[in-house]
Amino acid sequence: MIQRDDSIALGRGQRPGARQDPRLDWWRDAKFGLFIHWGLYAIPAGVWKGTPIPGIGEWIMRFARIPVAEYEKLAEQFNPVAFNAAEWVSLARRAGQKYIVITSKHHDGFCMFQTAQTRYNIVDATPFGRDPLKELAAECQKQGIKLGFYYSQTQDWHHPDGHGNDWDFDETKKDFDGYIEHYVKAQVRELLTNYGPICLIWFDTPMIIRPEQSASLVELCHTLQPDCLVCGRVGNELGDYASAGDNKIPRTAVDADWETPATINDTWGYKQDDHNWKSTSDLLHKLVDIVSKGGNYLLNVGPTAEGIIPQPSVERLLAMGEWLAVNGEAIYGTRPGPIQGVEWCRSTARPGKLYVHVFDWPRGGELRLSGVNGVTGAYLLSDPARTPLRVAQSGADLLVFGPTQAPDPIDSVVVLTRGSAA
Ligand code: H79
Repeated sequence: MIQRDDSIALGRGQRPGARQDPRLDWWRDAKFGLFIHWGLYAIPAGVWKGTPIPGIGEWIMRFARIPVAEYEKLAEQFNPVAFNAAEWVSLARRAGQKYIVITSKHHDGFCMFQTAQTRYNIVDATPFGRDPLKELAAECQKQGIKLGFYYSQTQDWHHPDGHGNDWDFDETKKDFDGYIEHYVKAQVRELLTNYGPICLIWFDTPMIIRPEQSASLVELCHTLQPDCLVCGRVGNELGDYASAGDNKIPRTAVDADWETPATINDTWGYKQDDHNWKSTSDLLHKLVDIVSKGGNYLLNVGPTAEGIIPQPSVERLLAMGEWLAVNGEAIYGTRPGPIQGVEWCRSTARPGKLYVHVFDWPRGGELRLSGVNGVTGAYLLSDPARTPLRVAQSGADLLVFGPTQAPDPIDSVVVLTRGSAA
């Protein structure tokens, strides 16, 4: 079942004017990105002192109320020697993903990059001693994929002035303004100075951040890298693009630039007991559903403490990539199509072409489409010969006569040509 809600309207919004901003053009065409949640939480992997902790894995510090002094010891054993930036970037590329977003600092406050602002970072505090974001940045350049950084700007359960840790620190004594001004901004500056071109900063959980603070973070990003986009979760409706809620897909097409961040199982950070992997079919249907409504799909993987992306995630991403290798024309660079609100299909479009994504192939292969006009021809996108399918008008509906069996078990794409386009 596809989960739907209208959370885009609930305030993770795009700033006025950004809808027309050409800096978003690549992002509007990209449609599919890889989210990576990787940090110290991959070590407990959902289990603390032998007790499974329910909920998303990267929240274990808060859910188990682990004191800073205990949690930070995890750094001493973090040694992901199996990490291979080339393999991760290659996976994204083969999956058909156009951008990668990785956690530079999640709510637990541990920095997965070299920073001068704290020694609580992967280079200074772990036996690993390498900066994985540096290695990823170099590989992304090499393999032609864009790189963005997730950065938790409001919640920081390790920093005494960050938001969210009320078990080590007295929330009433915190200097949150100072934390934003001197710590967050200094780190954002590092992230946008030391890693080459960064396509976006993915802020999260704005919570108590004030409008002028959100605005100054946006301005800082744009000053350091004018082409760097800022996710709507920077807060106060000031992002370059809007963010749906986690795993939320709006009911209808949305006239905004928006993105659904989503889990491939039920956690972001790796959990050893979470085997609730979504099927390839479900994942592809979600991608198509989102794209048909004008959004991007940022699909997450949670690598292990060794630096391995779990095999079930790899398999699903590669299977999605195989479908996209055949059908990508109906995804990348498209806009929502005119057929909306139909259960059995979705539609995407580009000038001269309309793509009908058939999830449930009708018995007999006869497709009945409403709200489509000016069609001059039809063929299956998976058919290299582009053998014409017979079309006929039936009252206000268009009939397309396809093969009796579904050409694709997940999504068969029928191309309808319009106007003078071939
Ligand atoms: O990074 C991933 C999640 O860790 C992060 N966003 C995605 C991309 C995220 N942060 N918060 N949430 C997701 C929602 C969590 C809400 C809850 Fe709670 C945590 C509900 C109950 C515990 C916050 C704390 C609201 C009530 C208590």
